[in-house]
Amino acid sequence: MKTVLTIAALTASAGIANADVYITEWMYSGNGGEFVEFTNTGSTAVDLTGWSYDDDSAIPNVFNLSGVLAPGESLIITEDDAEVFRAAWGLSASVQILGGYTNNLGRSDQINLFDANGNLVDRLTYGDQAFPGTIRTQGASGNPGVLGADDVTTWSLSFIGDAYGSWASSNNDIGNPGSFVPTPGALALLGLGGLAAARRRR
Ligand SMILES: [Ca+2]
Ligand SMILES: [Ca+2]
Ligand SMILES: [Ca+2]
Repeated sequence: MKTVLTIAALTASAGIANADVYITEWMYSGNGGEFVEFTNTGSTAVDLTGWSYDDDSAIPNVFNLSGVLAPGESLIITEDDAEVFRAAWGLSASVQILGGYTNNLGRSDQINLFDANGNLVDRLTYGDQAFPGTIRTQGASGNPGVLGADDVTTWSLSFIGDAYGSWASSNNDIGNPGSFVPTPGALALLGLGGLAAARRRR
């Protein structure tokens, strides 16, 4: 019970409007195109119509999302053409990819995910210069330790054979785009998602 309360406090402090969809991977620069990954960790599908993504300007409706995320499904946004990205990483046709994002994530930047009402759903603020000791996702992606906390110090760099199932793209970038394997820390939050759903049902 104590653990649940701690996680609830983290979630509230981040101002999260929807606790089921999280930032689950990012690479701000690579030999191929930069990308971010969002995953629906909840137990019901999420319609992304009206949802949007932006970098540190943090404005809703800059890059509009589309599609429906099934429970456990991930969505990728990249500056590459979607099919170029799919081929480089060897992803199947079923993986949802939105290409052509041009705002450019830099070495110090922010990832913001908004729902259809323009409310912040999740945020990751990063920069290895601004936050010394944290990862620099250049040529290798970052993976979350604690979901939804906006704490880059809990994130770790991908390497081949890691717990997230990472591999090398044809451009020799390392990552695991298109799927999310929850770590024990993330699983704790999935438990919170179930509680939140139970509360909504009451
Ligand atoms: Ca930027
Ligand atoms: Ca970039
Ligand atoms: Ca992933």
